[in-house]
Amino acid sequence: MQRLEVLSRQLTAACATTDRTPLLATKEIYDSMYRKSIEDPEGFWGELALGYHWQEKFPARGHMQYNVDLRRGNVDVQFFRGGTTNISYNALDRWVAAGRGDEPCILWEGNDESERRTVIYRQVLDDVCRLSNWMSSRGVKKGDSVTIYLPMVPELPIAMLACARIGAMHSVVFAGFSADSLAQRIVDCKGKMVLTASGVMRGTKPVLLKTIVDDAVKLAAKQGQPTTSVLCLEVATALRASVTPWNPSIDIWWHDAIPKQSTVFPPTWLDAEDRSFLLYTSGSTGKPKGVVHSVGGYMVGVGESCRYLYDMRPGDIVFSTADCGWITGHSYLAYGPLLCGCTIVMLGGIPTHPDGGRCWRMVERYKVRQFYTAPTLLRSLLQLGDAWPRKSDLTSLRVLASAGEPMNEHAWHWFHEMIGNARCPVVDTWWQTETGMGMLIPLPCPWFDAKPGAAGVPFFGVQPVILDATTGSELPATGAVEGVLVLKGVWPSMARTLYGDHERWEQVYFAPYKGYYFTGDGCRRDEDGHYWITGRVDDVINVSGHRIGTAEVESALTEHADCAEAAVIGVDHALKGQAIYAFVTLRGMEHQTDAMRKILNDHVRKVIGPFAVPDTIHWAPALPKTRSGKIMRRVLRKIASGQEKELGDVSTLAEPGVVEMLIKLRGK
Ligand code: 6R9
Repeated sequence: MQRLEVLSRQLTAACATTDRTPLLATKEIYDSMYRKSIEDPEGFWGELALGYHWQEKFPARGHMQYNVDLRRGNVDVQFFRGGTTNISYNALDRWVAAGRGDEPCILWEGNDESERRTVIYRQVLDDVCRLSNWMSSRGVKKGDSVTIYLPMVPELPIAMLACARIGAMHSVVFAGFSADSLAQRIVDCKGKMVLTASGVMRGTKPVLLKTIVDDAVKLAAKQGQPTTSVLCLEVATALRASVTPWNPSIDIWWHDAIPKQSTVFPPTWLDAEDRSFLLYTSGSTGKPKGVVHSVGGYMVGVGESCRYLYDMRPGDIVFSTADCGWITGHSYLAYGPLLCGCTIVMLGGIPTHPDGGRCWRMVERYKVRQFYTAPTLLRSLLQLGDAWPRKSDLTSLRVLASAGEPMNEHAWHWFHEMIGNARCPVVDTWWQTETGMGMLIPLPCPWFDAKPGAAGVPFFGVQPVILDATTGSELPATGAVEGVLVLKGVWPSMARTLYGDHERWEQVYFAPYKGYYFTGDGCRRDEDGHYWITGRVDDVINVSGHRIGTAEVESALTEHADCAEAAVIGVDHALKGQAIYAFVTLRGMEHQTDAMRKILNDHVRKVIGPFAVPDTIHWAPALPKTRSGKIMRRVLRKIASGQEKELGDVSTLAEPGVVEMLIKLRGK
């Protein structure tokens, strides 16, 4: 493997920076590296890890140990044992030491397109050290939790890296969560410090974050978790008409505290298996699950996945529309690109504000090479029309990436043809907060025959297994099969536990199918060995004995030219068990007629079969979504069944007005 790795690095170096050979230039290189990653994971990852700085090297053998089979004892995963490192050192100091300190590290634009900042690598390192010094002067030390509730400003990745430098675990809470949810997360991680901002503009709406933090801090204190420091960044635009509430005993302005700190803060050398951060999973019911990642394994898994899956190399310009409040923002906006020495492009507002051309103008302005987004944003961008991307020069693009939900064929083609001009691979990556890195991927290599809507093939170290949903037995390893997706073995960036609840970690992920990691997703593999995610297994609909993935019906609907977006749920049905209920957003509201219902039904009948035809099509000028863009199916189920009084927690809804509108349209 080492020779192949060297060979692929040489190939890379030999190529011009604009059109270069991908690391996995041939199928043979991928096959051979993949094989080695399964047969000898310790040797394989050990070699790749040498591309990072280790203050103390881990031994070539004996650094890896694991058990994921509850029948043999507790779940425990360890990589690079004996090694010490620091992610912030690998993301920043390494590049500054290599003479790249003056290169841009973060290119930021605010909600208002004229608000722009360029922060070079050296500056980011200085700011990280200043913040580490301040946090440490306030008592934050290795192993402590720090809550970050910041909008998408450069200070957000800076805050993450400052925690990483100290060895404190950051818990980034998406700055769209309510005070209740924030308090719940502060209490769960036992954090004493919150890093926040006065507010943020979202489109035309100011959101006063500090007020939300104040409420959360009060709630957390009532629940026995006092906050001792709130560091607040002043964001002037959000403050025009209001004064930031202030509690002098714990609040401190960023601009008062941080600039005067020293720019030297030696990284804490952490054991590879120390905790790097925790991140609460989105949309989970009940007590939030604080997914905990490691230092060494997360760093190597994420860094290497950026190189191999998205072809990121030093100097590349990477634009991700993800928010750091979610795992995609952690792995593929902040940590991964910086571990690869790239420049990150950050957008601090809504990607469709002020119009559908915003993202494309940014691609042109910064000569973006890798563009990373989610299907939901793609669908809204395509709904806004082709004229917008046509206005911008998108020729710098080389890799189009997406994650988070299944991508329907229509969106895939639009992405591939309209945005990538049919030259850029569409890397529709399947992964999860818990997996840390991309797991199933259409490889961004000319030899790889990507299929629209498929999540591709396994990345190194990933052993997908499809189980029969009812018996739990393994389905054949080759040929077309469909069932529940589980993963065998381990990979470096897999989460290590749930904060404060290792038993829950074991029960949720390793108890359902002994010996495997349970993904919660349904999946099919086709004859060519490509994996297709069919949706969460809890989102599967069973209609008259036919098991139908909601994603399948959605994809069929959105394939129709008039349909912009669809969300399908199952509703109880006396005869069939469940009936298919589809919320549909059309490209033009004037088409919301029964004739159009028939056209769409006929289309689904044609694409999947008569059993998949929705019983109900409910017109939805918009769908209820979380700020991370996930459709809130729980809310849709309540609306469909007329139980709107029992909507539950809707604090994560991006636009609360959508619910009212959908209720009015029921039966219309
Ligand atoms: C990265 C992220 C994880 C769940 C996952 C699955 C869905 C993610 C997908 C996808 C189809 C893809 N998912 N990527 N479904 N195709 N390419 O989104 O993490 O927020 O933890 O969500 O998202 O259902 O289980 P997370």
